[in-house]
Amino acid sequence: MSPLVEEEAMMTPPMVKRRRSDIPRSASSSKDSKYQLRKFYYQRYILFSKYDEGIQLDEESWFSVTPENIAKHIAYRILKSLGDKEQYTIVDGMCGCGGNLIQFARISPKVRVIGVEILSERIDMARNNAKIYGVEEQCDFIVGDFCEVMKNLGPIDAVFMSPPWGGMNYIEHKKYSLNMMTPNGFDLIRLCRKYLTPNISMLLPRNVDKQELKEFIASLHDADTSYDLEENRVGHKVKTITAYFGNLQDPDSLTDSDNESR
Ligand code: MGP
Repeated sequence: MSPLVEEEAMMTPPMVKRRRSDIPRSASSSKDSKYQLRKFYYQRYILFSKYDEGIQLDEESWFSVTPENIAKHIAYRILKSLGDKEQYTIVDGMCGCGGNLIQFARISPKVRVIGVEILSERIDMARNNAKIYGVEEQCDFIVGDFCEVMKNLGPIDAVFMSPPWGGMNYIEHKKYSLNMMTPNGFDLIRLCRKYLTPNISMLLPRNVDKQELKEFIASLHDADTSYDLEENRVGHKVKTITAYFGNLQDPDSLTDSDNESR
């Protein structure tokens, strides 16, 4: 099967009819935006394999939720790098509608996930979606600005962040700077290290400026400034890059390495 046919097959399970009314409506009237959202709708089973069971997303979630196979891989990798423990507490700092949070909880019943999100409507969606995957009991939700919430979270094992990249046009930049994120990506890393843990993972665009990130990490002036970067794919296509810091980095991979997500 060619990669494209394979990808199409993953998107359209048998017996499910597409209904025009299911296609998300864009809050903006731009044709581009409508086209883009349609693209994500056609990828709905890649985003959530249980989409038909009542998964809820708003406009921003459609284009920023992590595809399920990538979210599952990140969860697996983070848990593995934390070693054997009785219980794990993982914070998803910008949990949105719950794509990553759900996979953290699914990876082991020993995982407790704290999902932080600034919009309460999105927390409702994340709770609904976690319920569909049968993991809502493992999830706690906090509505608030993560930069503030993190100051009072207490001990945790790892933090994951999938911040907004400034909309769907992020790819038009030849090199994407973490300064383009809101909140600023470099500030997020600094704050997490200060208030939470050095065990940080962050979802980045595939056009991220790797040199800038390397220089930023080197400037942090402490012993633990190594990290690794991993390309994440759906089929053969690179969709995102995940950065792992602190104990989350793979001891077998060198800084700046590119490992394929499975
Ligand atoms: P994409 O821009 O649709 O690339 O985003 P794709 O699918 O390669 O499209 P094409 O038209 O270039 O072929 C790919 C993935 O990046 C999305 O499915 C999301 O998981 C993630 N992503 C995209 N955006 C705009 C964001 C964002 O703002 N924040 C986060 N955290 N993830 C995003």
